[in-house]
Amino acid sequence: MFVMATQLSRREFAASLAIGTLGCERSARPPNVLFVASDDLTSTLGCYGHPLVQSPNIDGLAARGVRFDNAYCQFPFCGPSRASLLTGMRPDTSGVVTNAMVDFRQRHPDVVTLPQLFKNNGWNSMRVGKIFHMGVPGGVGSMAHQDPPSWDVSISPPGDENESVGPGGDPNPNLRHGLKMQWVQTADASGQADTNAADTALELLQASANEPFFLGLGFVRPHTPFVAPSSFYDLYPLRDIDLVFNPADDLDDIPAPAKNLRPFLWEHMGMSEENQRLALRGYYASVSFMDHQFGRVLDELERLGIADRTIVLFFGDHGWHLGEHTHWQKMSLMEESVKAPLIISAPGSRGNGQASSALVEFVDFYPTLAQLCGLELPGHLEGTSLAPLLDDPSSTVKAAAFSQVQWEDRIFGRTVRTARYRYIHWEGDGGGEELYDHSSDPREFTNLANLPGNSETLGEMRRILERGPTGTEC
Ligand SMILES: [Ca+2]
Repeated sequence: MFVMATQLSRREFAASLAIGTLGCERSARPPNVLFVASDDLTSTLGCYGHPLVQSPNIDGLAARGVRFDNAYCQFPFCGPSRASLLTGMRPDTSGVVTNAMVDFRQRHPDVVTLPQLFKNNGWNSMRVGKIFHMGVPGGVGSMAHQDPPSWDVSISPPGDENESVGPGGDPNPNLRHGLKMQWVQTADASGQADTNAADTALELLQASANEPFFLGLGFVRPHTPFVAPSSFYDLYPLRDIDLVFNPADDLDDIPAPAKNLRPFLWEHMGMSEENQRLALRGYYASVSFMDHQFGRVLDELERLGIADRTIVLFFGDHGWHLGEHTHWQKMSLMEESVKAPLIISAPGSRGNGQASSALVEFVDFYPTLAQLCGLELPGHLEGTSLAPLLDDPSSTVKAAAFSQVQWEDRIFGRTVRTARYRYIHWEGDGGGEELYDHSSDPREFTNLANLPGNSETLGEMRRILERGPTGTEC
């Protein structure tokens, strides 16, 4: 595979290939990277076992790469999550803990981002669509926040978003766009941001196929509004869509700060059961539409003959509730919000075609891709390379995954997930703790923090959270 024992510049790497020191003669050049983000995508994908959602292109990528079943974002909100994974720093270090201030260069003016590292080492660094934070739908097409030092080429394709025409629904008329649940069926794919992003990506790939590239490609679906062609809605008859089960007393043992962080996201956002089904259909249709556009780009790699020297990393920027605990969207610290899909396909990896249950974090993307391409890891990185897992998906690289959330200066929450437990600690608004045992309660229904007989586990999880990420690597 592409992993190299030593850290080399692109020029050194090419020279070493020429004299055969790496034993990697089938690849005459350093690998390309296709870095693909889908906005607000949880694991509603065929390859993650979803019973309805059709995602043949992402499924195909998973079959060619390694699927990660326990990948955790560091902050379940677009701006902070992306700032963290793109700088390789945790939110406490990046300083980005809100979408209202997403410029990490305020605190770290000279930090080298992931795409910038590739740019500095001779790769053609290109961006199409939402890679750094971009408000959806209002910011689609905007160049704001996309960090010019990171890119040789930087493009924000426009999209019709709320101007899209077709039958739809809006069960939250009092919420602003982007927060409200909203769905629109269009006649075709023209004018949509993800169509335009895929079109632009094809043009860039055709122009760049003969030079090493890092292409960041950001799809905005399935983020609301759920705009997708009717043909994708037709994949999901309402009668086939089940609502998620929640025990009647599920919310009784959840601390107040969790529910008060963004209160309007609980109690199904006031949606009737019919509207919940319609919302699920819109989300599923948006996932399949995004998958279709992504498939066009993957097909182009094959057509251009560069698929076997292109590493593909695909992820959702954080998780998303679809009614679990009566919650919709993001900004909880429960499993649905902090866990997201991650697939890494590095041609030649011995683990390709397998899944890994190892705990991994989004802050690990940066050192992983840098190591796979033989680049020296900057000293500021706080993650761990996942390259060993690509060759042996049954191994582990860390014992715990950390996430955090906050709302203004009012409520702060931190969580740590180990192989067996999730522990959450809340500050502000009365505080509180949550402890869930995934060996018996994978849906996190029963908060053990206040139940007798758990003091030893609670004490150990408190210590792991207080100690923080340092010292939890295997
Ligand atoms: Ca509960």
